[in-house]
Amino acid sequence: MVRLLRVVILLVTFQLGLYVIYHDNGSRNKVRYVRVTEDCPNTRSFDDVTALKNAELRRMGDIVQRLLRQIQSREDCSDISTYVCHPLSCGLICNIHQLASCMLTAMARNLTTVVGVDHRGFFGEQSYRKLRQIILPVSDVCPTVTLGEDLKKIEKPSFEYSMTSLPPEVTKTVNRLHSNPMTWWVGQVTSYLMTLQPDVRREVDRSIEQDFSDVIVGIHVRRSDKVDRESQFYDADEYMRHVEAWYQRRDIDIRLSKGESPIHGSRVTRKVFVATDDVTVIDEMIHRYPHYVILHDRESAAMGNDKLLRHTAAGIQYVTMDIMRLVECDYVICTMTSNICRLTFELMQQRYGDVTDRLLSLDRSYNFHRRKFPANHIVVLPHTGATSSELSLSVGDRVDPLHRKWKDDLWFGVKRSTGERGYYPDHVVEYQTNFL
Ligand SMILES: Nc1nc2c(ncn2[C@@H]2O[C@H](COP(=O)(O)OP(=O)(O)OP(=O)(O)O)[C@@H](O)[C@H]2O)c(=O)[nH]1
Ligand SMILES: [Mg+2]
Repeated sequence: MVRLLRVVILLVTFQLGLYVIYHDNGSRNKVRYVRVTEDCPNTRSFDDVTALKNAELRRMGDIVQRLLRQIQSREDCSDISTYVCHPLSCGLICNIHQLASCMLTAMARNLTTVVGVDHRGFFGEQSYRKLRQIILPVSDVCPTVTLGEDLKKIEKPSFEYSMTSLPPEVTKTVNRLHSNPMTWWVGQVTSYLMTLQPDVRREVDRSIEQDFSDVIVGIHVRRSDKVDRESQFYDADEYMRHVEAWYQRRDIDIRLSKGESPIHGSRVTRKVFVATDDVTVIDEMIHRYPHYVILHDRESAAMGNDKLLRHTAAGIQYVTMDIMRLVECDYVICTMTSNICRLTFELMQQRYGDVTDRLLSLDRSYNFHRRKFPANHIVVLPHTGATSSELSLSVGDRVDPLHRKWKDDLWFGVKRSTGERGYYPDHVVEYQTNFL
């Protein structure tokens, strides 16, 4: 009798474990899994397929990095072969995004991107000069152009980003394997731009080697000038809720893979890396979460908080280090209202493959340079709205997401066929991005 009871408990907990895993990964991944396995009939597990898919995406990434280097190293710097990009009067990482939108525009026309700076020394020029202290020049060969009155004639990036400028093998493969191909493409370009100066690279590598070889979750807590202007205040607990959930899912995964009960067993050490522009966040994390190993860089946070020092060479190096450390994390929680979170997401695409489920934004969904790629949700599991504020959805319905309610893991969006607006759960939809 006792034995039977044990078997029943084990089965129930096993089911619970599976539910947690599948609820998190969502049917999105299951659908992709089925699609990929059509091509790889001998592949057995979901993890195998994910690894295979990401390896292939990284191989495509290597091809694209070589192509970008080739285009940016062309020796013809004449007007008809180049596209002049003017840095903006915005933040530093914001300017990486400006350069990226120029390069995407130029690529669509098979042109080399060169930087044009204003001879009056406006902020955009200063930003680029500062960026150059950490990154390699945008073009290996063509020099930066100093613009006089021509400045007015500078063409704005067109946003006609096109993956058609890539070899067909790349476009086809990425289209099939990635859940958001345009993000992958942007990630390739920002990764190219973020090729670091050798001394900065060495510094980053040293830090990563030392602290980021184990499993680790990263959080970026953007405070100072961002709060109540472009974003809002998020308590440390709102990040840690997701950190804890991620580790719990991972524990269950490990136990299941060993054939153990998903509920019992030893917990792995839980490490969190905190990148922030507010030192008090670090103190609070250490105080409130004593069972976590909290990795942090107090100096970096202090520098990031100082409105003057943050834009010095040292300040830029610190934030670059933090971004690169976030990229090394197994899972990241941040706020997409910050360029830092968006850049991290982009760089992770190049580093790992499809990272749609590897980074979580507490506020907005991903956008590039204030533009969203036309995105929609395709319903993959039927859903009956429990209240009048929820949408009822059938498989195949398309929904345009407007915003996300993280607390309940719900989206708010418009059902295309009827125009109805309402909430629906994340796990019933697959994300789809139309790419050009
Ligand atoms: N060291 C460090 N600095 C940070 C961090 N978060 C923000 N900062 C600082 O805050 C600055 C943001 O200033 P902006 O010039 O407005 O940069 P931005 O490109 O507009 O980026 P966002 O404002 O985050 O969208 C960065 O350049 C950093 O100096 C962090 O996690 N670490
Ligand atoms: Mg800013």
